[in-house]
Amino acid sequence: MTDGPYGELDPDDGPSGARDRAAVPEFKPYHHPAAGWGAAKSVTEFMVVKEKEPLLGTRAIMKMNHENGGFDCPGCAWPDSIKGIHLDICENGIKHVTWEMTRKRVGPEFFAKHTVAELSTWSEFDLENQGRLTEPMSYDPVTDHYVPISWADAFELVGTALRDLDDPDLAAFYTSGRLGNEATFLYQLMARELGTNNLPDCSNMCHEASGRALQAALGTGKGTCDLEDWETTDALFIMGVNAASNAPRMLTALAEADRRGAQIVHINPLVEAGATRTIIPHEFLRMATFNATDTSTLNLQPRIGGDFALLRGIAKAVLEESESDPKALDRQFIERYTTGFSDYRAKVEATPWSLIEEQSALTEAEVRKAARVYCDADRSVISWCLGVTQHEHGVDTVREIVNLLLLRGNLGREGAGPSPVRGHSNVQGNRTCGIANKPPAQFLDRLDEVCDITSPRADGYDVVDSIEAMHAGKLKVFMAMGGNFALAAPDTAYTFDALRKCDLTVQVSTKLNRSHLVHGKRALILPCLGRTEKDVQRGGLQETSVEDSMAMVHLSRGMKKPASPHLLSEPAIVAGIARAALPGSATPWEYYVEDYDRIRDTMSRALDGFEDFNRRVRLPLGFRIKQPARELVFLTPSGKAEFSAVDLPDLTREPGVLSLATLRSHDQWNTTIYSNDDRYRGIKNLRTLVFMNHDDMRERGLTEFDEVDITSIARDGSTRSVHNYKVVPYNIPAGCAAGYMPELNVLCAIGDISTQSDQPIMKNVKVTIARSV
Ligand SMILES: Nc1nc2c(c(=O)[nH]1)N[C@H]1C(S)=C(S)[C@@H](COP(=O)(O)OP(=O)(O)OC[C@H]3O[C@@H](n4cnc5c(=O)[nH]c(N)nc54)[C@H](O)[C@@H]3O)O[C@H]1N2
Ligand SMILES: Nc1nc2c(c(=O)[nH]1)N[C@H]1C(S)=C(S)[C@@H](COP(=O)(O)OP(=O)(O)OC[C@H]3O[C@@H](n4cnc5c(=O)[nH]c(N)nc54)[C@H](O)[C@@H]3O)O[C@H]1N2
Ligand SMILES: [Mo]
Repeated sequence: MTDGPYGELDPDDGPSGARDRAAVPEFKPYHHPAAGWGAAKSVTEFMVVKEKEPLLGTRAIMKMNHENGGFDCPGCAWPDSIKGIHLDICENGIKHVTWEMTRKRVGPEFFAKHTVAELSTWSEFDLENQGRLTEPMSYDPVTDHYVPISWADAFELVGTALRDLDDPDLAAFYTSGRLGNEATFLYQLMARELGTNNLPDCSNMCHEASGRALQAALGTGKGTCDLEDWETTDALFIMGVNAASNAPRMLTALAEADRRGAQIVHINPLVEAGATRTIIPHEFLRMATFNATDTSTLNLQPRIGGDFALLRGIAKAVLEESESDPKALDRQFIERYTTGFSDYRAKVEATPWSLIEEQSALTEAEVRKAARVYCDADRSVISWCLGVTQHEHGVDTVREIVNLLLLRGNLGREGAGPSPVRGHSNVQGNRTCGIANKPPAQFLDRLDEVCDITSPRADGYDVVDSIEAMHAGKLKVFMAMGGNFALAAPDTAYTFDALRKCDLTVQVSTKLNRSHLVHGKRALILPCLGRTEKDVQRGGLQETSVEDSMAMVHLSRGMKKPASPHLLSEPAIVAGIARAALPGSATPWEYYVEDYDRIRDTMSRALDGFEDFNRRVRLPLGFRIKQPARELVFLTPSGKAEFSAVDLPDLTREPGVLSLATLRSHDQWNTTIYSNDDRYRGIKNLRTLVFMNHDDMRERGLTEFDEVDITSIARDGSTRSVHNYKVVPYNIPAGCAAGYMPELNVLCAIGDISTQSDQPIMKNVKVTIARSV
């Protein structure tokens, strides 16, 4: 059992806490439209008061997501509007960019003043709030300080450590989804030239289930929709996404859909702010028209993990309807393009309504309402995010989404299809450009041919494998291109111990975070340029490309002076390390970095869909990677879209056990915490909380802000606890609870990964909740 978030720390000093210890927590339910005045006020306060960046911020923001140059908003992976909305921006994108553009700096003087032991007691907010990292730093175990190191020495240190390994699989290379395509390509090339597929990434914790399900069903790991489909569909189903906070520009699409009379069904145990009314995000700065637009026609609140049953129920109703109305099914489509329909039909018919009701916690009538919307719509888009994927049955659930779409031929035509919402701004591009611990042989064959290397064929480690391998002494060198592995990964205490067992940890970062303080015997912090900054190489000002949630690839060009003259670009850092680790390498690392067009030329030969990359990426909106499934070409074993026919799982839970979802607040970006508020959920000054249903509170004799201990029960029977969390009564189905990541990662047992996707289970953690003693 682990006590307190970080073991040796005072639990009150938790991940984000300390800063506002004196501030009084508040809970006042939010009744305004999403992205309205609150967003404008929050942005102004953030830019002007906290970051003192009003002018700079505004100038940069005007350039963000701009079709003629400018940088891609690093905030999320939502596509840029193609209708020429030059100011397609949102509150959280602005915060994200302002956070990167801060004037504050963390230089050698800072590290000389503070030991790592001291910094370890700081909150996440306080660490990142010190500003941008300016110089490479190396950990000195004698003094417990980080001390300056030259780039050349840093590269040599990593290079030597990698060269000295008996086996390349003793190293792993993590990617957080910020990394641009060109750096990504070089990074995976380096790993494979070294001889390992140990390429864990944040996607292992995010959309692994979506990728696997879509690959199996449709022969593509991605959704098939683009924004035009969102703009033309008759019905949008939004499952397990907190759009107002995590993909705010989606609100524009929702509001526009509502204005033209499309149906919008939200499926979420919580009724999130984006599921009712919104101010169109890019309109909020002007606020000329304070016109809230509805963003939903139906809200369904299934139990956490109840989506599979709900989707099965909708399918059941569609099949029933087809008995009296043959048009309810698209029989021609099913016949021509799919396989496995009769098995699926049999499974659906054999699933009783009673089981659907029990597992979804919705009534048959409610499920039929959603089915009505689905049957009445000629074209439907089903969209989802972590509420669907971070579950034991994430893959089956995404496959059921596809099953449902196939029934009515909602694929390969305008206004229809599956549309996962990706997280990090380039997480999809990372995968496209080769970050995969289980790469397909075809990809490696072509990489080998084009780059003249011999890639390893054995599978590598994903995130959880990497942590286990560190514990087992099978992983000695751990490098991270961005992110905050220590806090993002499950089972915080176990992950911390794992990282501390490494011989060398290397973090390429823009800001100070927990992963710099929880480190290996030797450790490096390598500071890099951010996406907002000018990247000048020998060949002049460089641009990097990114791919959004809907497979559009476009260039991003930084325009700010770098935070420090000592920063290197991510491609340059990879190349520096590669050269030191592979002195005899025939790969022209230095040549590539001089001009990223050269990297793109190689990518255009090595990667499917990147033909003529340099020209096409310079078209005004970039280009869309072709999607065979969109054209009804299915790269599956059968050559058809495949129905999956499986039974609903057994979801019975012992009495007293609740399902806990770990979520983001409105004011955080994954492990980056901007404040302790969560405006749309009505919370101020509080992160150590748990949202609970009234009945579950009453059963435990709890009232608002009572303090509780939350204990998770892992599959192997082990327990983990957090203490003194405050209860917030909330509109959430009975038997369900929710609280914030990364604080609650403490409760996610390392072994509790989905058997279908290998994803850590972060949305359906079995817990008991009891008053703190
Ligand atoms: N501002 C901001 N933007 C972000 C991020 C951020 O931290 N801050 N993170 C980025 C990243 S990496 C990602 S992956 C995305 C994450 O975007 P989201 O998936 O929106 O992230 P979460 O906060 O985890 O919220 C999960 C949502 O699913 C719901 N949910 C929980 N359990 C279930 C369930 O069983 N069924 C259903 N139907 N719903 C459920 C929750 O109530 C919540 O609304 O956002 C990206 N964008
Ligand atoms: N319990 C629980 N855990 C979760 C989740 C959950 O829902 N519940 N969600 C999971 C998901 S979806 C994800 S994606 C992961 C997120 O995991 P990560 O991607 O690893 O974490 P972030 O918090 O996004 O990383 C923030 C850090 O990135 C660095 N950074 C920012 N910009 C740049 C840049 O341009 N370059 C470089 N090199 N570094 C930069 C900064 O130093 C910053 O501190 O967390 C996962 N963990
Ligand atoms: Mo993510």
